[in-house]
Amino acid sequence: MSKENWDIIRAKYVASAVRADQYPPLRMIEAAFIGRSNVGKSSLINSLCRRNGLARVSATPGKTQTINFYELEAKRVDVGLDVRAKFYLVDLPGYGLS
Ligand SMILES: Nc1nc2c(ncn2[C@@H]2O[C@H](COP(=O)(O)OP(=O)(O)OP(=O)(O)O)[C@@H](O)[C@H]2O)c(=O)[nH]1
Ligand SMILES: [Mg+2]
Repeated sequence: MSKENWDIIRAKYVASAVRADQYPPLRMIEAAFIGRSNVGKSSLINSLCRRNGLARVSATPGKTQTINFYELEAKRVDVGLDVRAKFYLVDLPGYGLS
């Protein structure tokens, strides 16, 4: 089976939530990053989206305080057809801060 090659072509912030009723209404696949505070979860989202400043980053742990949803659109670049997919990247508050 050959490997598929996708490019992120669009990324936008859609919502912040601290309760389930604040999650975005549109249901799509979600990929979330979990990890200790300050390990670079938000930076990884910016890097994947190639958008510095999309997710807020800080040298001080505890920057991300809410569950932040980013809507991404990806396009296959290894075939001539226009194949696209949308999904959420979800940034979470880090753990390990007392
Ligand atoms: N050296 C190095 N520093 C990084 C890397 N990724 C992120 N950082 C730095 O690590 C610090 C924390 O980055 P964040 O992306 O805010 O970390 P976070 O995991 O989202 O932190 P919380 O929101 O507190 O959970 C920032 O100063 C970043 O510039 C990396 O790959 N290498
Ligand atoms: Mg963060």
